Amino acid sequence: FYAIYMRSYMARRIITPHPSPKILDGNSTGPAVSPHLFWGSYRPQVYFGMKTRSPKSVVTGLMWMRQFGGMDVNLRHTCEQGDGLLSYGWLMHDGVNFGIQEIRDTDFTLTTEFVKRQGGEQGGDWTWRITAKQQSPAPQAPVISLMFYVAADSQGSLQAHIEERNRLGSLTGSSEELGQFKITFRKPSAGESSTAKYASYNHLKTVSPGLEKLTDIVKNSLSGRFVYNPPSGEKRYYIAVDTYKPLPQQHQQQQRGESRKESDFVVHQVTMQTPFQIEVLFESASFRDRPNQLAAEVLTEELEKRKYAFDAKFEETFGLHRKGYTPAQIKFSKAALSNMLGGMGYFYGQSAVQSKYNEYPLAYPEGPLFTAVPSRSFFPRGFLWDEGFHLLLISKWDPQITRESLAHWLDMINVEGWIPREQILDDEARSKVPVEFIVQRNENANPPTLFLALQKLIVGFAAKGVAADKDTKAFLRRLFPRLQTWFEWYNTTQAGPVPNSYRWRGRDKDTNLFLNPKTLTSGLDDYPRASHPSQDERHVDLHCWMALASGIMADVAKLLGEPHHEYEKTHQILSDNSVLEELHWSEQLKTFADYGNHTQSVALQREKVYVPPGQPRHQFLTARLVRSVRKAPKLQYVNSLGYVSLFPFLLQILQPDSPKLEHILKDMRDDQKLWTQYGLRSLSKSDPLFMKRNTEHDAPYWRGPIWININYLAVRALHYYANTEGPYKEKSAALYQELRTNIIENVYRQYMETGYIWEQYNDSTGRGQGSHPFTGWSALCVLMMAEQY
Ligand code: 6A9
Repeated sequence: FYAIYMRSYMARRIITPHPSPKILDGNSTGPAVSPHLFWGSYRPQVYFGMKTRSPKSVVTGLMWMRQFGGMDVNLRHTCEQGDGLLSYGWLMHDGVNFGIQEIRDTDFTLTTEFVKRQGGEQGGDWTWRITAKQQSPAPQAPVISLMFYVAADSQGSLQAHIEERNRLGSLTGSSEELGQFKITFRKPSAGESSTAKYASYNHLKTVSPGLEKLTDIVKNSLSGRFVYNPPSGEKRYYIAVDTYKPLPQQHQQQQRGESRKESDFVVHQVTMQTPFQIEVLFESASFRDRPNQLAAEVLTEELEKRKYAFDAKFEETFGLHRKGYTPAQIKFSKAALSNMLGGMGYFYGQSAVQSKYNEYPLAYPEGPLFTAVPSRSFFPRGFLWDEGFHLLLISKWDPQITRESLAHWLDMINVEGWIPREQILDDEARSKVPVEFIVQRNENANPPTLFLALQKLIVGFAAKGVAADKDTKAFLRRLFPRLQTWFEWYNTTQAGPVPNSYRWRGRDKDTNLFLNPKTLTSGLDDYPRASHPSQDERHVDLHCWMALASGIMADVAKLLGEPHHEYEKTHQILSDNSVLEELHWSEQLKTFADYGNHTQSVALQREKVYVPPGQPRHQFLTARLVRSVRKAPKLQYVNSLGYVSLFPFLLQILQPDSPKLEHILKDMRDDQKLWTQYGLRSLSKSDPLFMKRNTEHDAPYWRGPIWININYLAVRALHYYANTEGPYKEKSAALYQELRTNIIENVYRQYMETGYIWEQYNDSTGRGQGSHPFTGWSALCVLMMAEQY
């Protein structure tokens, strides 16, 4: 009995929330406490959409398509790389009140703007303005359909109001959080001049079983039976939303009586030729003393005011004009910041999680997450270590948003002190992720970069020994019990084989199938580690993360007047350079390194193997690449030179007078090793695994390409060593200038050439590659331009 009891107790621990009071009160994101942040562009996964910071928000969004463009229906809605847009992204976004986005589709450009206005008790009003222009003069200006939609998500209701003939002029609705509201679809005009514009109207009023189904529902309702008949011009059939046919799957579910609760979904389609401008107004019924409508000239004026304020705050914060950057470079920098802010999402739901005590994945407690995302197209959701980097930039712009993100992430912690690394919380998110990535395991860490963000919050106080302001203190006080458990979780579950060493858990198990088993948890996925994962391994990057984390824990504890000696002791030991050298310096390789059961003599070979059922690409006998080990592994330092080797420098654990710095700076500057004209490559060009595939399906990722987050840390560290007395001061200062310039110029050049900021950059050409837009940590360029570290 005891065994069974223990087992079920252990099995439940993973889904047991942390016992300390939540940092965020239940209603802290609601319209009463945070009205100014209630509505926002918190749906980064769609090209344009808004929702409120509430669990089951009514959402608004935009889909569009070009008419008469041939047989394909190019319906745009969720951000998809496959759409091949020339570019899209926020040019300005202040994170709170307004945003301006430019979307360049095949031969036309849409500008999507929103402005909010506070009033009443339900988060106030907002207005959208969409402006369309053709990109270059052509005899026939494109005809485009905009589809504005409003969808309830299991609560709330919507009523459509049809005006003259078929035009849906407005919609009224109500929901728990929004109370009563009205959405008005104004008639399009030909542009600022506001002359009337010929347009065809269609609408769809139906229900949807879930937000991830909206695109399919619209697609399924499209019909080509409508006639576009402008006063001057030919009469043509066009495609529009028509009556709704339930999706086949949904229909079956309905027949089996197992459908989810269906919610109202209304689409208003306007079809017209460019150029045009059209506005949509959201008005909250509780906003009673509204002075005028936020439309037309009033809207223009409001937008101008917001833009002006944004520009002023941007210059005040980052000083790029003062530093002599060109208007084009400043525009790029504003876009990078704006995409970070405009990419913030509010997600609500539960992860699928598993521990070794659970036979099957369990549902984690439901909860909200307010976070920035790495990439709106490819991974529009929260990633733990990405967020620490995001917050470095966000904290310069808006400390409150920074605190809110931190609070949401730390409220996700369970009783064990674990935070799931990748936050895939709702059906909309799950619909974008391959099944094998969905389940999060509680042995698995991810670098505790949130400490980098915390450092920003306390840096002034800790360094100067002055008391923190009341708000910061109160905030830290609520964070503290969670931070303690979080730190303890790393310190115990990721402990290494010898004292003061650490080891990432969760490396790839099936070692035969990979050239080098991956370590996704470290954030550096396929960066080469010991060839044969074992318990004898120790990882130098994790050691340095723990040195950083323990130092911040000591500072926070001190600020709060809590016991801090244990943290301080840990910090001292972990940052003691002789301890670090003993564990991780390879005298033979002249570099810091991981240690483990390792051999360099491995290669992938084509062999016939049996792949059992249930595994990817199951076949009885199939030729595939299998690892062959030519020389037996033994316990030794891992001979890779790259980002991992740099960590004692990157996180500034090395003393400024450490002779090891000389080797590090030399390796960095060596173009046969890490140096490129575009930034530091992730793995030395001379490394045996440089740019090697891990399996036939797995291209090199952290084995050569240039990543901006680590380059940011390198530039920051150079700045530190350049400004601290020591024998390497001058050398650091020179490298600092060079590296910083290389990175900024390349990311900027790629942006101008391709329209995007990218996930990583090619080490031999500088070209952007991987997912895009990627305005997560690649946006740290802004801080490098501003020289704020
Ligand atoms: C793939 C494919 C539509 C990988 O930026 C997020 C993470 C980083 O934390 C990590 O360090 N990226 C880096 O190595 C992207 C991870 C994407 C995984 C999910 C799903 C979706 O297909």
